[in-house]
Amino acid sequence: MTVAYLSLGSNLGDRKAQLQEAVRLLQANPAISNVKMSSVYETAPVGYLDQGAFLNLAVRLETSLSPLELLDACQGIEQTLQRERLVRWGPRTVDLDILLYGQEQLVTEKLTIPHPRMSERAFVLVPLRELLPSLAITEELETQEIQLWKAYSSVTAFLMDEN
Ligand code: PH2
Ligand code: MG
Ligand code: MG
Repeated sequence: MTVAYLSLGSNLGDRKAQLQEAVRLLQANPAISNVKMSSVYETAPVGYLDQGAFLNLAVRLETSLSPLELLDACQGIEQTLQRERLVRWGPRTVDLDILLYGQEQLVTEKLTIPHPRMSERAFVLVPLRELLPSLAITEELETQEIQLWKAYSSVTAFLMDEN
């Protein structure tokens, strides 16, 4: 079993419902266990600015999947939730990115771990720090627009939240 951390985001349609569905599908994968999540944050778009605000959260999980198998699982969930890739860094129903996979450092065409842009992104690091308190965040990132949207006591509480 390897501990992996993911970043989840959505800025199209019912953002919370899509994130709930993504977390539910992760939990339903028999090769994934012990799913924990950060609070949910509302964050201003980074990269491509002409798009709506995101909801972002981080997930910690344990898995017997290899990094590339975990990537396939994430992309399968994106497809199930009908993600369309129209603009790079543009609007998306749901995005699941692998941030960390154990101590692994990996550079392949399909996947780089740790995630190459994570250290520049408050919308990744601030949720991740809830699950990894030792993580350092530079002051400069603290200025990126990100605010707590809702904190949940557990993944189950998140999945049951209908408001
Ligand atoms: N994802 C991107 C590009 N920009 N901005 C925010 N706030 N949140 C995201 O998840 C996000 C983004 C590419 O995946
Ligand atoms: Mg992304
Ligand atoms: Mg992605």
